[in-house]
Amino acid sequence: DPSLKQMASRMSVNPKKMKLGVAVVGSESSWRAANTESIKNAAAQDLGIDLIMQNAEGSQDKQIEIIRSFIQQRVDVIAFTPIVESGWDDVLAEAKVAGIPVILTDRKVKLEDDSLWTTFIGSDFVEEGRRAARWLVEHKPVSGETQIVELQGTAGSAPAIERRQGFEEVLTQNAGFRVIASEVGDFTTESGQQLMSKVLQQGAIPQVVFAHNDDMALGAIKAIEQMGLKPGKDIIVISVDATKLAFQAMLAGKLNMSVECNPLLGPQIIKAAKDLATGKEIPVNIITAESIFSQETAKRDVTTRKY
Ligand code: GZL
Repeated sequence: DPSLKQMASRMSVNPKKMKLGVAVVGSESSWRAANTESIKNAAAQDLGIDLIMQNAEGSQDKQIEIIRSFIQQRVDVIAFTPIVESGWDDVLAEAKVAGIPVILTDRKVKLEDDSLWTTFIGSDFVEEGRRAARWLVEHKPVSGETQIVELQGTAGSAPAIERRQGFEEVLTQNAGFRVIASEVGDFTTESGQQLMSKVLQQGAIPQVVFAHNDDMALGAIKAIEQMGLKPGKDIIVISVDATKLAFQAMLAGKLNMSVECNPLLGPQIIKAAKDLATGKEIPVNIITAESIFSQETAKRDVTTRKY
């Protein structure tokens, strides 16, 4: 593969440090902060890595600009979390022409030509959505029809698209569940609170809220309390990420369950980048192991959490 040969020759110029360009998607959630920290820490512990990290702050245009700057700087490997699935064909084709392999971290892309990226390191979001629905089926709060409000993450992002897909797939296999409203948020606490207030003020009191991440769930919890209702009791609240904030909400009885989405991808990203730079073959998909956490186990598990 010519790109590997070009990279190997570049390495001969400066065999010590391997330049890794990381285009961070943004800072919208506590999950994101833990993910960024994990990459920084893993790179700092490896003397062979020269990390160049830039934050796109939620803008796809900015993220494309950052990747173009990495190509101009002739980094050895590019790793990034595509904020949304589409719109990457041109810039990733430029990276391929420059002989720079691309690692997708956390979120996937939809491309005409899948040879434009080398490996994906992250979670199975569809399975995360299925796990949320399976927990709900096992803990059905009412015997009649269970009405659900869904708070979606960033429109067009893989986690939002795939968590919704997995959630609906399991619900359609079980009678007695109906999503009465599915609102598009952006993984922030503010969007969760605004959307939940809007739904409640329209007079629709669901039995369950399914938020695509903990930050939106925490916002929904605030909105539920503002309506004089008890989150976790009057309205079951479930989400994804299982961050420290979610554990605190579960210990307070306001959140019922959170599906883990592991942000600590740093070590796997650094290892994959170094393997790529030395021409080693690496798996196309590196999926992180995850589980779910509920109020019943939150007290026991909170002590072992790292984010
Ligand atoms: C999922 C990640 C999502 C988190 C959100 O892996 O992309 O983005 O679930 C974050 O908290 O904003």
